[in-house]
Amino acid sequence: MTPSFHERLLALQSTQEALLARPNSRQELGGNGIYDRYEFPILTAAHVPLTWRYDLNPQTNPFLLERIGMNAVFNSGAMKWHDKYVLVARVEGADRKSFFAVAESANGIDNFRFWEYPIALPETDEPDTNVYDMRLTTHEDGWIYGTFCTERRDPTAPEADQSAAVASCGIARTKDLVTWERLADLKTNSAQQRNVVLHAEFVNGNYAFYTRPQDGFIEAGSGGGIGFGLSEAIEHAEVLEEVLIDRKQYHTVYEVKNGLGPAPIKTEKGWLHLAHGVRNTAAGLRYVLYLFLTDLHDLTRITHKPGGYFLAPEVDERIGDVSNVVFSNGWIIDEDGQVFIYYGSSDTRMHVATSTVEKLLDYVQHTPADKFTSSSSVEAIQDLINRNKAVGELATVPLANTVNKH
Ligand code: M1P
Repeated sequence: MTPSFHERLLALQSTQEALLARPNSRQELGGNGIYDRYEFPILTAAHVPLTWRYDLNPQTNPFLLERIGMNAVFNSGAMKWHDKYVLVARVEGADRKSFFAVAESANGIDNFRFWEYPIALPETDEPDTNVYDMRLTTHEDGWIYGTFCTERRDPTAPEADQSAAVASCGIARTKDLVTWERLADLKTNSAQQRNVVLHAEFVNGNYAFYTRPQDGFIEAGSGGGIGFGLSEAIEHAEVLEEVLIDRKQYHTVYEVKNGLGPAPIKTEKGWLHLAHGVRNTAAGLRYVLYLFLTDLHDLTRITHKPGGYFLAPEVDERIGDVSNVVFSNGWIIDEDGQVFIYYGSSDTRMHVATSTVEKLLDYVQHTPADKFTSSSSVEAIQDLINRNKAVGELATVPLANTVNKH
């Protein structure tokens, strides 16, 4: 028998409530000690409120059909707001349009719930076709800024080409995460800009932006690396000169392209950055996360950069609308040094991993750098084995799980 409107509504509500209230526990086994992963994704399309998707009036929707489908929730900006862990999520509807919506949690790892309405983002004179991947920056000027990608159809593309797009950095600001003021898009000398992040402090009295200059269309391989530039104003921000601070490099995890994640964390050792790197594989592009540290005073100078990736897609994270992708544009640092790293997997769902500033600094400073050849990677391993032998000789830890051939 077909369930009645009310039976169906009850079932929808109780299923969603069970999902929203589900506790998320830290994965106890395995791991690399640098961070902890958690059992469940923290936000998915199924977390999107029923009131955004269903007409709940039995007169106008007697079958209780979903009217506005949701496809994915991923790549979220993050910040602490009134003691809550808050994400500005990229929600993508079944119509492929992304928009932003705030979800909050009391502990940062589970029970994320969306606010009543998605963000109504004002537009510039040139309407956005699609907006996504907001980075939040609490700037020392007193505003909370969101920098995000705004995409519009390439006006020079022939009619037959309905996929060529131009990507720019949109900028909006708010004091309450509800009402947003839209500023002019960032102007740079690059034809395309994505993954732009506003630095939280003034630099010589200027606003400072991390950029990802691109020429041509949004195609893999066209970016030069992570750039940096200054703008005198924020209302009509313009970066006249971009310096590349972290270049793409052959045979690394960021050989095809890279882009900064969230705004960097200020630590006593320097500015800690989280970025994504993209390489090509026979199965398509693979997106992973990596960390690096820049000088506290010279923001363009990388002082430490571990080789390889920090976090790569695993198990279920590997599968989704765009598989083999992890992407992060949000992290939260608590006063006690706990770090919540929010990442999207395969352009489908959101996860959290936790660590501490102390551990991340240890990782960044003491992981061997990539020296770009197999033989130098072997040298780094040999060096570690030799140092471990010395530890073994001091007999502090049992190390006999290898066969001695030397
Ligand atoms: O599909 C993977 C990612 O692709 C883009 O990132 P980038 O510009 O660095 O290639 C973005 O669309 C991002 O949202 C997406 O996760």
